[in-house]
Amino acid sequence: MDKRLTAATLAHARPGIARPRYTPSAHGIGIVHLGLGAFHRAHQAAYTDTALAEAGGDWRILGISMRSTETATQLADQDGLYTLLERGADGVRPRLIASLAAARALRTERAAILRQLCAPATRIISLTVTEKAYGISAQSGGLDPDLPEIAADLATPDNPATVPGLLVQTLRQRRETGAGGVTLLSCDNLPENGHVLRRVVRDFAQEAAPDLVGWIDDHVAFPATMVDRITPQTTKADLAEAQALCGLRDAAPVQCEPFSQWVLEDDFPHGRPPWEAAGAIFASRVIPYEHMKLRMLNGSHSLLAYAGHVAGLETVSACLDAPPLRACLTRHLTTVSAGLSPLLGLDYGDYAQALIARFENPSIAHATYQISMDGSQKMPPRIFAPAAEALARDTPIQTYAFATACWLRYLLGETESGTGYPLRDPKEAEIARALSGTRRAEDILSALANLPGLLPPELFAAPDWRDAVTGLLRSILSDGVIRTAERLTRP
Ligand code: CS2
Repeated sequence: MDKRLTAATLAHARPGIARPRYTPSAHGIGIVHLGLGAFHRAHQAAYTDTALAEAGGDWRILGISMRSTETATQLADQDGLYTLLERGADGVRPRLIASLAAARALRTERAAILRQLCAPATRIISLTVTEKAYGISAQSGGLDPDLPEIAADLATPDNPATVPGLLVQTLRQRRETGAGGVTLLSCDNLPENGHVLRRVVRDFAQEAAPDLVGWIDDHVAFPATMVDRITPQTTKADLAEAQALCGLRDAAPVQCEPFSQWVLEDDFPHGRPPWEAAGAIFASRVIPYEHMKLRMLNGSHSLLAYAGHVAGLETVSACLDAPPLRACLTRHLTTVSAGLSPLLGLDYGDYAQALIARFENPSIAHATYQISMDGSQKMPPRIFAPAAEALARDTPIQTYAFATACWLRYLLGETESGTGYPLRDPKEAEIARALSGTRRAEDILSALANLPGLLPPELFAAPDWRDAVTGLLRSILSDGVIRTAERLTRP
């Protein structure tokens, strides 16, 4: 029987398997990462692994699971080691990653986590916690103090469960102990993620510890980043494949595509690993990259995910095999790119072609249902923002209206063949309540328009937009997603 992957067995991995080109234990922890999901391990941890091999330094990572304990336990049992399965059209390339020095769960190891968050050696606290964890108010763009978890943390700021609460507690202790400033690095798919993080952290501090705000302004950096790598959920088959390839049992492998991109604002006053050694790009303005990626890649993902899931297509590549959806994707990419400001050295047409090839990758089964989750958080930057701009410029809005109509159809919680599913959205309960028994397009829009912070009021008050969405939703409800897509893209 194969041994478990650990620091002691690493040397027994099959010859020819890519493995760390450095001695992991020789490097201390310099980064604490919140959100130990697959994406972090496919992206930032892999860049850090390469940077450690190229330039060394005390830049290993302590990974924190914010909610569950399972992943942290699995990784702790493996000394933080795991297999990254890079799946290209031509096969899979396994790589053993050692940049994660340890893994802990907030629920069970709070004291040890706080110690590392507040250690002077920790110079970066990075995050992949998903959009909803920032506690943003759709109305103000700042922290929403009325969200139950945020309100609970504000009431007991010494025992926080939310991201803003934990960060403010950390910063307070760092100031008190003289541990010094730190860089807070959001790696979530939010436009201007650095600004958003700064805003919610400052807003939380303003309520919980107002005298900390000035210290934050002087000692904490919030660089913006654009992160990209398609990372489907780990499956049982990945576990078996990782073991077959490496000859070691791994309870926590990660699968991803070969492509990856990371663009960062170079604002790290407390130091950083030389991630450029792994291909990261440091740019003075990250926003244009964020817009390109969020609107072209993520926006297309959401469009395909809602259309596909409702129509019974389980993966992104299956959606591309359906000609009407492929046509919708092409049109979406063309429309979106026409609305972007030019980005030096980048051709949006080439980017779109490359995206289509990535979505088609036959080795990757990226579930439409995985991408569908948290739509209330994902739709605003991906679809509503470019839609509002298109409306203001009097340029075509149909593709955004179609994506929106597909999402609204998804919110009914039942596929076209009658299979029910949980919406998996932080607003799931209120959406389900509002839509109970409602099946007419007009009624669906009116019911959801009454929910605070779900549909941007200005956009949905515009008659052209409302008519377009209502018309497409009506068509989807009577003829189905695919027939509607067909009609929409017919030359
Ligand atoms: C996807 C992203 O699940 C989703 O919402 O659109 O996770 C996407 O795969 C990544 O952002 C790719 O970098």
